[in-house]
Amino acid sequence: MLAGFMKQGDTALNARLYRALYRIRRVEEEIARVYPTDKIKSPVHLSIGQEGVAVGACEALEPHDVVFGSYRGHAMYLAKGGDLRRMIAELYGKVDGCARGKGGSMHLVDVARGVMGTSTVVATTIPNAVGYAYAIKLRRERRVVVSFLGDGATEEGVFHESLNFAALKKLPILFVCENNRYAIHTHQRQRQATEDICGRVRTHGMPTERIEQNDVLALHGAARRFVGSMREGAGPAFTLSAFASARRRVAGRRATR
Ligand SMILES: Cc1ncc(C[n+]2csc(CCOP(=O)(O)OP(=O)(O)O)c2C)c(N)n1
Ligand SMILES: [Mg+2]
Repeated sequence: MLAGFMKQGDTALNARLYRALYRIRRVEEEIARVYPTDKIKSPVHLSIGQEGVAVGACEALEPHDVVFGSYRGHAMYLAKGGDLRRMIAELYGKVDGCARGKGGSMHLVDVARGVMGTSTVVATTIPNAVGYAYAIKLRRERRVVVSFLGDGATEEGVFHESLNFAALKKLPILFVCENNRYAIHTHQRQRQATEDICGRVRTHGMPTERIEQNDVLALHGAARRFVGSMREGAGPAFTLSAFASARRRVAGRRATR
């Protein structure tokens, strides 16, 4: 993840990215430390090792852009500017949590900061994100949507329906896939006859870019290019961050998945 910092020269950008990555890592390390005590009232899914995906993509966004994500949402929520105290309160089941303590780690939301929601149910925020992008297009706004999803979500029917509609209507939406190779315990090789997710996406009629080794600068560059052309009316795009063979990291004994 850090290799890119050594070869690139934009100091201010590097500092912002590094600070965001470090902050998310430290927050999640604390969540992992506290989790076994039962103070946290919901299952949690960490982004440790995958922070660069949310940070690289969100750095390409403006405050009025919006994001939708999966249950593995701490990094996206924080990278988009979600309120940290309200996220922690949510994990603790407190009424002043970002979902009033009713949603827990898997249902993070901060509409004022453009975090439109995360969901337990795999792939369900993808059509929500596409619908939001459709509204932006109909209103002729220059905003964009980012839809974060896992490799497992690409196996859901609604993923393909959503991509088809987004491409058909040329919607301002960037799909950002975190390919950690696993859906729960099952490796991608045991789930997909061909592992070329980008190839499948291109058949829907949108450009793709594959980012190797969680390179935050490469992802940020791709996101900035795609988002920039979307603001000028180009249609949707897809990035895939490929991880060598990351194992899922979960916190504590109660963690599911
Ligand atoms: C519709 C639906 N089917 C099955 C599940 C059970 N389930 C929870 S997580 C998961 C795997 C998702 O994998 P991926 O999208 O790659 O996300 P990752 O956990 O690797 O970030 C599954 C199948 C679910 N939550 N929702
Ligand atoms: Mg996965």
